[in-house]
Amino acid sequence: MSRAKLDEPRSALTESQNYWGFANFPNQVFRRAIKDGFNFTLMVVGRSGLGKSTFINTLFLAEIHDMKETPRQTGSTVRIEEKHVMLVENTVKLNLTLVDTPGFGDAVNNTRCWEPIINYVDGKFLEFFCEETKIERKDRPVDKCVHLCLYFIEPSGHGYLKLLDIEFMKQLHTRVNIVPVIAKADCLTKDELKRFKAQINKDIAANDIKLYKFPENEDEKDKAAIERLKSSLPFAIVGSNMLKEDGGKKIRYREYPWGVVEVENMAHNDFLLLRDMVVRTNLIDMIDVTRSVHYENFRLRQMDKLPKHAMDRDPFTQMEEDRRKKENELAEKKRAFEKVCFNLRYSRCHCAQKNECYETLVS
Ligand SMILES: Nc1nc2c(ncn2[C@@H]2O[C@H](COP(=O)(O)OP(=O)(O)OP(=O)(O)O)[C@@H](O)[C@H]2O)c(=O)[nH]1
Ligand SMILES: [Mg+2]
Repeated sequence: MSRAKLDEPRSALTESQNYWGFANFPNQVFRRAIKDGFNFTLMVVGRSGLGKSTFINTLFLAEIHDMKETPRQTGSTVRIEEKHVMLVENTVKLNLTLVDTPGFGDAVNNTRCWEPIINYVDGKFLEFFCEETKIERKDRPVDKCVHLCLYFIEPSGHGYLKLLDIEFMKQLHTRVNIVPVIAKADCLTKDELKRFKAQINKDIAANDIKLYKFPENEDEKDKAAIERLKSSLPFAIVGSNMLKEDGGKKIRYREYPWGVVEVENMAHNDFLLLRDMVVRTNLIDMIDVTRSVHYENFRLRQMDKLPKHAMDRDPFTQMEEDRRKKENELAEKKRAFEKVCFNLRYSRCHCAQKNECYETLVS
């Protein structure tokens, strides 16, 4: 491969001279991706008892742990829990973090119940921000930000989105990619499900909630797949830890007196569509959107907290100034406190040089 001289007319180049080699970039990107693997964090949020933990347990773990016939019992989740799973397929690594959160909605007062979740999401952004701005830092900081939040909605045959659901999504939508799911879809008939999906989409639009936006795709095949995902929103899912074997194939199911609902059956629910979206079609896009939209929003919010004149300054100078300002304030408060104590102690003292006395005491 030879590189063309700049003053040589392009038409005079032979085919081999015309080749610079940047067509090889995708291979380089691919090789690096294989070496580093991908980091993806999925979080589940919603009211208590909607099957969040069950979903987390059934999403990938069945492929990793030994499957047992007996269902695993899940108690109520009481704090934010992380599970780390590494999936390997054809030498490509996916480091998956599954974040399970405690349900809400049962308390008498649910005001600000979203705060622990917001603190968690912002905490991950902050970790990344600090890692990025360190003087001595790794080549590329590990991205532990939350890339997708599945918001669980209670199944309801004649329902609307509840106020708490609306408020929760509004609080989160500028921080994370939200995809709503109807939990326990086996509780609804086909008609009820159809109506409920339409109503949820209407409520989401009316309240100006910005959900994860599927990318516009040029490729006809991908376009059809994305259209199918879009038209299924919000995904209606069924979760279960019950496993049985049928012809050598493990099947997750829920059994009722009238029949069986299979988790991985497209005719019964959207679980497979959702898993396809997370792993196969949209994972890279969700990582990109998190980085280019939500992380940038976080940085702007951080900058907004700074005084206007400090916007262009580096964070270290700013931190140093903040520290100095706080120390001065503290010293001022200490002096005022000492004066009050002194006045109290000497209030009955008729010493003519009371002020002099005070100056000697504090000096
Ligand atoms: N009918 C039905 N029941 C489900 C489904 N998924 C889970 N469950 C059951 O719902 C109950 C609660 O499930 P969990 O996974 O603990 O719910 P959670 O959302 O994690 O609850 P908290 O941790 O309290 O927030 C369990 O008895 C599950 O077996 C489902 O798709 N359909
Ligand atoms: Mg739970």
